Amino acid sequence: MSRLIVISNRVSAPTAEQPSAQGGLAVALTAALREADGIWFGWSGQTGETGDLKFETYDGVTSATIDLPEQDVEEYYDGYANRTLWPLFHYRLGLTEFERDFQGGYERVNRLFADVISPHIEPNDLVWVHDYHMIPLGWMLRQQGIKSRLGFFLHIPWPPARLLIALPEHRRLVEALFGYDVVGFQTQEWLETFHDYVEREMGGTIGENGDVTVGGRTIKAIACPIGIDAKEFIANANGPTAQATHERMMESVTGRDLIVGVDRLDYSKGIEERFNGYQRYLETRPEMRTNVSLLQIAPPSRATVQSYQEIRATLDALSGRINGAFAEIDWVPLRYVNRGLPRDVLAGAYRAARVGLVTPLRDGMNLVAKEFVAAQDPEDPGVLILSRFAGAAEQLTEALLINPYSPDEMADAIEQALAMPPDERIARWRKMYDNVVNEDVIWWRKRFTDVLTAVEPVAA
Ligand code: ADQ
Repeated sequence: MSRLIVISNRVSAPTAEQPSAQGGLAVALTAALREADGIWFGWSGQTGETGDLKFETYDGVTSATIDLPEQDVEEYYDGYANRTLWPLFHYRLGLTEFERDFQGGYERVNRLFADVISPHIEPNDLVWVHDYHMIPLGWMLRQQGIKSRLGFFLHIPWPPARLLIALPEHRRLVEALFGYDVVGFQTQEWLETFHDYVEREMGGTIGENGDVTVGGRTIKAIACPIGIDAKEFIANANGPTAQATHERMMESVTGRDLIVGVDRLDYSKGIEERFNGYQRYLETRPEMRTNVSLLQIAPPSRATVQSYQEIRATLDALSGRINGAFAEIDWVPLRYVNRGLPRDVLAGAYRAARVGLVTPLRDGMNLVAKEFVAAQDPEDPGVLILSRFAGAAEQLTEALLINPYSPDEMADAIEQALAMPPDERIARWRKMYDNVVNEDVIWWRKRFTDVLTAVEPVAA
């Protein structure tokens, strides 16, 4: 068996300081790393003089992290990753900042990673690089003479060619992807937009079995949707904390139907549009008004970036306005919580909800949609309202799929969800549940690494 090397911006393997790995990705990769005696490389999250990699082995998994100087964090992480690529890849050209310094920092940090990691890579290793922070890394590892199999997975959408060309160095960025052997996208749609760029801008060709060829170099490009750790999540949803949360929530809504939204506070998640849709529901169905309650959980993220400060201020104001306009002395329409919650509490909140409202304007996948499905009571499941612009909509076709930009469509879907008879709820939920359980995060990891294992390493 080949050893697995994982490289991503941050490492979420368990350590002595943080012994419980958080989230599906951490769980899936940690298990694989443990089996394959692998290493997970990334930024420590600390700023300071860049020194050597710090290795730590905890519970059979080795992580190796490095500090980054403040300027690198500003230009590479806050800058190119979060102020250039993130908005552009989520179709938000108006929020995208184009600064040559950002791009310089991005290349510098990727080169640093290539320099410090390449001595630790052995020829037979499977190297799996994650996400938009690290697109050029494969190419840079090749320049260091690395001939091992290199895979890359993009967790966010791939933008249409006509948008991507707004990035001054778009060609250079995409060419760097050809340093990998396998490139994975969340959905068929993002794979097709990638194909389109390759044909249109690079004169490349798309062949059989995912082969993509440009100027004599052929790589595999695949759609490989990420899943959740369904087993763990179902166990969570049935555990004592989830049950206690469920009860506490049911008491708090006193017989009303609960609608729940859970997101990192990010403009791509469509929380503002969700609030507008909910407001439209309240305005247009006055007789139904006090029968519902929306709980929105949204822990702040990337707070140093201005567009995130702005969306936060917008949501603070909007939630205040909605409550000011509609609340009664014994009822508030919206509870808005800016905090992260433990996963078992989250599971209880999903299960208590009659409706899950997942309305990103664009999302690579969206795991909250899958967690909501996994957490439901099989005999009395809630209804998922899902944006058709989330990657998850390719798999969760039995959700009520909506256009999140339309407050009317959202209000209609809320009405339909709240009135849905139990047999329809169960039938829709069952199909989604089967998908969430069958195509879970272990399935995803295996599918990607199987494709990567099957490629011929670059000739020595
Ligand atoms: P994210 O944009 O972070 O991930 P998402 O897939 O929804 O989005 O995952 C968020 C995770 O954070 C979920 O597991 C959720 O439970 C958790 N979370 C959110 N709010 C929380 C809260 N208040 N408390 C605790 N946990 C909370 C990126 C891409 C996605 C893609 C994933 C994985 O943007 O499209 O699905 O990577 O590939």
